Amino acid sequence: MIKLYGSSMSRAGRSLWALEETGVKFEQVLVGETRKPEYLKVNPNGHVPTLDDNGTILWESMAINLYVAEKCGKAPLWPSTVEGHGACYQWSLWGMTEVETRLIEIFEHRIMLPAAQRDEKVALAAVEKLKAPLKVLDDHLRKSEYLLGKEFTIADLNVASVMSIARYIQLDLSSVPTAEKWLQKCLGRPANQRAGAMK
Ligand SMILES: N[C@@H](CCC(=O)N[C@@H](CS)C(=O)NCC(=O)O)C(=O)O
Repeated sequence: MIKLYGSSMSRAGRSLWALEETGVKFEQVLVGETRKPEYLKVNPNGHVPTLDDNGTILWESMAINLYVAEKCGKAPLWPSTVEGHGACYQWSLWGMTEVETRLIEIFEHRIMLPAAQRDEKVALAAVEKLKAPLKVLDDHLRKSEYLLGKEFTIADLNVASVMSIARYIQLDLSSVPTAEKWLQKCLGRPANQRAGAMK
């Protein structure tokens, strides 16, 4: 059976969500100490998530999610055309490089770092840098209900999961109302609620 290492409160939450969307049977493995030698054998980075699909080991949450969608999901979650796959790669990589890096900077400087090391100027600079990619998302979603058209795909799941921390870091999305509405619709999906209820 497929095993997914990591808790729903970490980036593993997005892979639990992807697995739940497909309906495949899987087992969640809570890791605890990520630098212990047994865990480093499955993920030498010492990070979660890691997927073990009957001996095929994968790490990096977006790679895991694209694999899960392709192997265990069906259209529309994993589109049926190569062009659709290309769009899923595009939005997933865009989410990680253009959006997640900035959200993490805000998260670090508003929540994660010890209070004495936080610098609101760094957080505000990241908020500023996010304006352009968030406008790209909002403009796109004005023309299309979901990222690839009328139906929810793994591209929506991946980008929405990246953006899900917006609510914890006081990121105001009111200037991108279409993206904000889309985000709430994606996060409200039953599969995400089930994933979020896991440990
Ligand atoms: N780019 C990686 C990042 C993974 C990552 O940094 N995971 C964090 C949890 S959100 C982690 O494992 N932290 C614990 C550690 O590094 O020991 C991915 O998307 O999978």
